[in-house]
Amino acid sequence: MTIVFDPRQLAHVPARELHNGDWTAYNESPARAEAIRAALGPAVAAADFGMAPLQRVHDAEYLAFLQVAHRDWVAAARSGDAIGYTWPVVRRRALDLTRIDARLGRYSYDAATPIAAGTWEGAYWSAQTALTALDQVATGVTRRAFALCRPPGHHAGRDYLGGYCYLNNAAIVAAEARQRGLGPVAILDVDYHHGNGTQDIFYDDAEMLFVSIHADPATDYPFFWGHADEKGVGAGLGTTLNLPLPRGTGWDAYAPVLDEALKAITDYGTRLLVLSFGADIYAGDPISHFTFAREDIADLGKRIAATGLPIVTIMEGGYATDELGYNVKVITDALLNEDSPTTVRHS
Ligand code: Q9C
Ligand code: ZN
Repeated sequence: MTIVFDPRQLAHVPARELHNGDWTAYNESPARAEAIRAALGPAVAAADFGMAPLQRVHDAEYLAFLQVAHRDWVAAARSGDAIGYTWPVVRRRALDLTRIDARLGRYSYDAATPIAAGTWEGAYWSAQTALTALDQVATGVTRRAFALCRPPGHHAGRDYLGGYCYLNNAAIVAAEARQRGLGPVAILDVDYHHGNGTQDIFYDDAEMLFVSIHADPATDYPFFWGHADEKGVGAGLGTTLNLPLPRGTGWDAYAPVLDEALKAITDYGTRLLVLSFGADIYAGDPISHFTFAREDIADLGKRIAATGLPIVTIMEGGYATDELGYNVKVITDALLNEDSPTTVRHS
């Protein structure tokens, strides 16, 4: 098990978010990553794989926007973090607008995800952290790698940010793994929230399996994705599997659903698993409503490890900062226990 962490991710420091109608301190803080880092011990720093793996998953104009958005915000004489206030409804035509407020609306879907001065630097190194973890597995250094990413990624789509996410680290890694001939690749998302960005990126793609277990979007963010009848489209029909669960779900009710998810992953002929892990399934999470005890998180890791697959784990959410380090330590330990020196074979 290689741990990858890069301190340049800490440059992303938004001050506040709009939460239930009030401004609150930003939940997705640098302290999260520092707590995990302290609990996990020595880590490999990110190598730089450049823009090409990001461009494979994200729209070129969206990537350009992320890099200039805060500068444009300052140039418009605004202070603090850039954040939108008007969004085009789905049916509006595409318009080539230059005003920063219009562009913020065009490239986002919520008001929980501001762009601060260091956001591009943080998001870029978060993606490179994920790519470095993949590289460790792809080159046979380890069969199991953990990318200590933040900002997280699974809510970011091809051309939109949201849910504290800017670049979709899991999608970037999955697409890069496929490019390197490591497929079939599957993504399992066990964050409390549905990974809408990852789903959207691969929705019409027959050669990427996306499986997500999450809080029912009838009651929980992101509401507009993650319902059980969303199964993919066109050639991708059948390669998206959504397994929503009610608020209050704990390990006993979750475990059989996880078995269903793992069976789909095995049946797909998966040879590399990308795991989007959110510690917000923990009972003590301040913005989530599953009831996992710490030992249950370890059991979750053990059961995923028992697939025997090579796994690149990507850190997503988890906001109980005081307990976050230990909660992540137990799942990395569970994945590590199944580690063996076998290398991945290229097809
Ligand atoms: N009142 C991740 O876990 N805010 N993102 C919800 C509820 C957005 C969570 C506000 C939650 C996004 C990666
Ligand atoms: Zn989450």
